[in-house]
Parts: sequence; C-alpha cells; structure tokens
Amino acid sequence: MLRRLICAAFLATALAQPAIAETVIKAGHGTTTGHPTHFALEHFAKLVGERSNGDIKIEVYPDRQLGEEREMVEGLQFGSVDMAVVSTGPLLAFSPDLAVVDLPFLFKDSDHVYRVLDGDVGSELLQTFDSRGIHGLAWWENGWRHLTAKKDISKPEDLSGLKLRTMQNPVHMAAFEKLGASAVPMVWGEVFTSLGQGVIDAQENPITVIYVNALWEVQSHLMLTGHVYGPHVALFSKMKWDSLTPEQQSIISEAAKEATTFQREKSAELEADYLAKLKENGMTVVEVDTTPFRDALRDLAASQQNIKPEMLERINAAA
Ligand code: EAX
Repeated sequence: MLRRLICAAFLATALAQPAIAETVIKAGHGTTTGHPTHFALEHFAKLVGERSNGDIKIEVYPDRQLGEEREMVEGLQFGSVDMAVVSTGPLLAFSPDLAVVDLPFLFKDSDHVYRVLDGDVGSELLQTFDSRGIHGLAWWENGWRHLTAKKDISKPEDLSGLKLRTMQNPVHMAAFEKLGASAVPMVWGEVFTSLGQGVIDAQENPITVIYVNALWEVQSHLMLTGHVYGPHVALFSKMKWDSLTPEQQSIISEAAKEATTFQREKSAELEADYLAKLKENGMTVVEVDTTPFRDALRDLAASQQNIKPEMLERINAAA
C-alpha cells in the first residue's frame, strides 16, 4: 500500500513538471540584438535545443548583461559564464598568439579570412585557449573595421593628435599610435558617452556595430578604411565543456559550425542594409585610398613580439 502511494505521488509529481532541460548554457555577447552575432546565437540555440530533444538549453544574454567582454572571458575561466562570443579586443591577454590576426591590412578579402580561420591556422589558434581554461568553438564575424570621426580622415596626417578609442588590444593600439593618433584603449560600454562628451574624438568598428549603437548621433563621418578584419570568437568555459557528454559536445560543435555559415551570411546582409541606413541617418560616408595607411604600417608586425613570423607567412601564403 505504502509503496503504491509513493509510486502514485512520484508519478503525479513527474507528470506535473514540464520537460526541464538538464543542461543550461548561459551564453553572453557584448553587442546588441541587431548584430549578426545575436541572430547567430539564437539560431545556434535553436539547433542545439532541437538536436538534444530539449536536453540542452542555450540562454542568450545580449548587451553585455554578463559583463564587458573581458569580464565574460574571465567568467569562462571561473565557470560563472558558460559561453561568450567576443571580439579580439581583450583576447590577447588570454592567448597572445592571436595577435597575428589583429594586424591591419593582413587579409586581402573575406575569402582570404575564411580560408585561414577555417583552416589549420584557425584551429591551431582556437586550441591555444585550452591551457587557459577555455574551449575555442568557432570563428564568427564582427566585421571589417572602419574609422568614424567628427571630420573627414583621408590620410594618416588627419589622425594627428586625435584621441581615438581602440579596443584594449596592444596590436591595434600600436597601429594607431604609428599612424599618429593618440590611442585611448577603452571598454565598449564607455565609448558612446565618451564620444558625446568629447573625452575621445574618434573610434573604429564594423558597420554593424556602428549602426546598432547609433554612432551617427556622436560621429559625423564614416571612413571606409576596412583597416583590419574583426573576428567574433565563440568560446566555451572548459569547465562546462568537460562536464558535457561526448554526444552533447558533438551536438554543440556541429551546431556552432552551421551557425558560422549562417552568421557570416547574416553579417554580409546586415552590413549592406546598415550602411544604407547610416547614410539615411545623415552620416557622411567617405571612400578612402588606404595606400598611405598601409605604407605607414608596413613594419608593424616586426615590432610585435607575439607575432610569430612562421604564422604570418602561412597566412600570407593563403592569400
Ligand atoms: O564586440 O569593443 C569593440 O569595439 C567591439 O568591436 C564591440 O564591442 C563588439
């Protein structure tokens, strides 16, 4: 009798519960819901949910809700954040080998980028995170970075004395110092206000980031310099990764791969759309001859100790 009662009670409880995901993954990113990375994370979450029959639930936290990019990456190491998609801004502090991809004018075009990042160089670089408590999952895209300012910048001399916000990335900082600007490293969350208050004069970011953050309100000119390719790197907490079953890991890896293609397509589509919208919002868009910028930065790689000549040669050979 007692056993039957317990059994009935157990069944009642079990039936009353909706299916609850066994594994919840908190995934954060540092940009808004209009950025291609957000769409890709939602797509990724859907694929993982379906393929695990609801066993794995990816919760997406946009807008730096889990912290600034650097804080999110630290969270991956501590295990307080499970997944983060971040720019290379803070990443050199965690994996110095990544410095090579931050070199301005390194990649010829997006095909060159994808060949390198989807090939051996890309996987070797992702693997460098392993010893830092991070599992590198995929190379997504932030986009080609362009300059914005309150005036036209057509040649390096126009940057002279300008307070230009860069990411907290030593290669980017060295590049803009070499071009004559005064590089001000800053977390993303402070940029809009600092531009508005005149603490900084200029910044650089992909078109998608410029648009979704309404930078036309504080910057009048967009210079299409495309001076450097900006990846968005999808990273997992190694602690969390190691707690997953091999089957769960392969569902996640496969979905991340599919989401990579989705993300890059979305990035190209939104970039075209947002560029038109930036013009509609009154931004002056300037085509720039980048030759003098390239010339000024020609020997930058040699001055950067974290850039391995061998890696650089392999990237150049894939052009
Ligand atoms: O990840 O900090 C930056 O400039 C990044 O490009 C931006 O936050 C998107």
